[in-house]
Amino acid sequence: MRTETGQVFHLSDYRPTDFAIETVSMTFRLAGADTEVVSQMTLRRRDGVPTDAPLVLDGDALQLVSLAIDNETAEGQRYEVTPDRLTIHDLPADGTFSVTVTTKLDPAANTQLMGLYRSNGVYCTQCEAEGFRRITYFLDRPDVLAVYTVRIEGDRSETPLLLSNGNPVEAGALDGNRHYAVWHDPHPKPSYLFALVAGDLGVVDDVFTTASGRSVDLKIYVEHGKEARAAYAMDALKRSMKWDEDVFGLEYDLDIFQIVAVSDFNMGAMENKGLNVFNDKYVLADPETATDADYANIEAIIAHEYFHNWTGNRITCRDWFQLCLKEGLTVYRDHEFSADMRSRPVKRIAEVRLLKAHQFPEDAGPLAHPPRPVTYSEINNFYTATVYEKGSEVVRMIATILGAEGFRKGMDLYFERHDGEAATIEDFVKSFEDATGTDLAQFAIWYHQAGTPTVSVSVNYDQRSDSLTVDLEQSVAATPGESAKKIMHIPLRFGLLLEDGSEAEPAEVSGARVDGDVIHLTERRQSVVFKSLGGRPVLSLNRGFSAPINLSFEQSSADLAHIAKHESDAFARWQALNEFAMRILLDAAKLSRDGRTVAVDPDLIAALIASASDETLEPAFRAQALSLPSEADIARELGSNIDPDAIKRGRDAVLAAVAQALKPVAEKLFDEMATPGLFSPDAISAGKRALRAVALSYLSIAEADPKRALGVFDEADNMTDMASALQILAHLFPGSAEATQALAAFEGRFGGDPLVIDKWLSIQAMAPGADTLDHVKGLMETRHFALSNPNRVRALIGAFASGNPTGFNREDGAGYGFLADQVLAIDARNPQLAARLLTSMRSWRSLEAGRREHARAALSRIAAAEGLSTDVSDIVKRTLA
Ligand code: B3K
Ligand code: ZN
Repeated sequence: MRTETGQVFHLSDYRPTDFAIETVSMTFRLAGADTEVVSQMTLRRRDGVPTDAPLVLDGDALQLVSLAIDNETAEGQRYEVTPDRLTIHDLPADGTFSVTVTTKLDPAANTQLMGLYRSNGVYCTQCEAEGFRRITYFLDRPDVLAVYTVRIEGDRSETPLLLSNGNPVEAGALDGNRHYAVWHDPHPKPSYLFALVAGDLGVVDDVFTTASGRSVDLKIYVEHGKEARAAYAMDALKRSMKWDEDVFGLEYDLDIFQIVAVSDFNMGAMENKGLNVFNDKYVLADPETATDADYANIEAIIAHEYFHNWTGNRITCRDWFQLCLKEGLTVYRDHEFSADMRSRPVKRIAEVRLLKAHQFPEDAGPLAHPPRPVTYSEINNFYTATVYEKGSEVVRMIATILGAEGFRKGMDLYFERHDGEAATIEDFVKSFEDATGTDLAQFAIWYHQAGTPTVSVSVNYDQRSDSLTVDLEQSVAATPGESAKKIMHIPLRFGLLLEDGSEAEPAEVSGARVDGDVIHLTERRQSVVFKSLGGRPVLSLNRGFSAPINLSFEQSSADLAHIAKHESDAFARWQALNEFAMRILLDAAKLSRDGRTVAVDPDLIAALIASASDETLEPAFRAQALSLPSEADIARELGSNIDPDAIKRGRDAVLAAVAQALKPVAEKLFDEMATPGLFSPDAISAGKRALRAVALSYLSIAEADPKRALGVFDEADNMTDMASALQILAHLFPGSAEATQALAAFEGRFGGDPLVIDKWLSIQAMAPGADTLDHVKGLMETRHFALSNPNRVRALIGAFASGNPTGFNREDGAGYGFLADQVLAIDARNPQLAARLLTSMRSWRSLEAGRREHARAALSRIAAAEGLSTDVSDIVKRTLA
């Protein structure tokens, strides 16, 4: 493990390497703890570099076996080696030479899951961001692009499959029941995209014919016996390939595309060139074991990794500060793909819920950073919601500003200019500027400034002149290291709804620039005046969440209800309803904190009933409309002095009132939304299941009886219905005979399937209340849990810490103490996983005083521990700062 050294990296220090690596020829002799890697690189000294410049290669916990320069063993005085670095002097004067490095590895002992490791016996690699240096000494940074040829030798029985990037070129037998395979990847790539997989796996095969008529072999490798569960992933892959051709004109570029599912993986998946490695959670699905949410995630992640082939692999990042160049853009692409495959407004609602739940708190807390940061001490801690989700929102705003055609022109120019290169955010923005003749200088501040902007709005309608004045003001609160904020270009989509629900078409618009339905806010304060409207309109602002901002707009409840009823943009209807509900929930939290009774505005109830029963709205949308903001959403909006118990009491009171009022509608939906017959994971059927589950939840509250949910659980023929019923039982009726019975039945049926048992662990970990902590500790002792497997850790400890506001934030602070213990235990074996877990403490300062002090104590204990990894040390220091 790399322990904290205090080293900080700055974007301003960027300079190219002294040497380019042109080709890499590797041989892996896989042999358990005696695995050997021979890597021969051909290098070229770059122009202008002094001839005495040494070659300094990165390593991480490496053991050098031998070193040769131009095929001659290097003498000891010619180099210095430590586990972390290999420095070679006296290089050939002409500047072109080869270096051959031999290292020895023990993949099974690699518990960090970075570099070459074993998952259920399968050899696999993870190299992004800096894992390749755990395999061999190398210039392990994204701007060193080389052509790789990889030979893998392994035992025939243990590793019948030998895979690497690119196309297969040769395979054959070796002595002693061993064999080999050679792969060649013609596309120059950075080391973080290297991959190797060797093991005994089952395969699903297919073929895709590209737009230009080339045939590509598609293969998905999974554990033997699970092949049938990979069918949906394969279908999603083919749809992704087609979509990228149709929408962006991008074709796949090798003869084969392979996906391998492994069960020990630090994140979702990895886009290695031609050989994606996936967390099996995001490949395997069948109706019995996967929920609709699992299907949607699989579709999105398969697409995301595939789309990286152009945005990430063909055009990669110059340095890790540019991470959102590939991640934000690729998330935007996968969002658009899912929107095209499913319901666009429902997809947008899900995106905004996720953005607000993860990115907004990050931007408002101690870990805030711009999408394109300028400094880091551990790059693995920058695979954040800001880089990914806000990065995607920034790309979406470019599309809003330029329009579909301008956006596509900019993308085309970006590919034309930078294919085969390692690029920067500046290159990306410039492509759009040059393709469309637009100045995006002010807009680009979104990449460089942290914090969620607030736009304050007030409106004034003058009846005499039939004109509406909209006053807008933007501000961004200070974030760590950035006190003075710049004025941003904020594109706000809007609509003006007249009393009959139709849209006003003002004869005259003045003030801030307005293009079609977009107001461009580019100054601190700006006004827009709309004239000749035909009556007082209701302003619907930030349609489609066109800008990732907080809107401060004292709109009346009646106006919100009007938008919820009449907006032509379905997302805006949801947004208005959600805002209306949020106000009521915020009041309820305050009232219940003061021990007062909570009353619910009948207009909210009427608006919810209207949405629920509007059959012109798709079921998936109605399910979203009925799902009130979560306890975490309410906490985020409150912002300070948070008492999670009061929030829950207030929210429960609102839910109870809504449930009573909604009962007849819920009963009707419960019956109508049943999906009998063969299960289909399509979006329409999934929407019906989602709406039925929401109806079941309200009915269970109104009836104060677990029987209906147990009935659904017992009869369920798919995991979606089963898991939602189980959650209702465990969260609304904890300790009831029905809950106990269902939990036991679930365990009995799926005890042998860890991915399914993860759901069982999470549901229990998220059961509200102070008792859950002991229950989580108990579950850690069962055969279902393993601290070594990231999926298990996230399902149990992660779900508890970030998905259980009242359980984790127990008043006595025991939840924080528990998390500190787990973070320290996990850090010793898997720093990335530990650091990620610790980010669940990032909003600790917004807690009420008592909990805040307990949280501070737990964080301080972590900070004071000996031998912390750079990962955990970085997070804990910034969290406490
Ligand atoms: N690029 C990888 C993430 C790698 C994370 C390294 N700590 C997956 C993705 O975003 O597609
Ligand atoms: Zn990605």
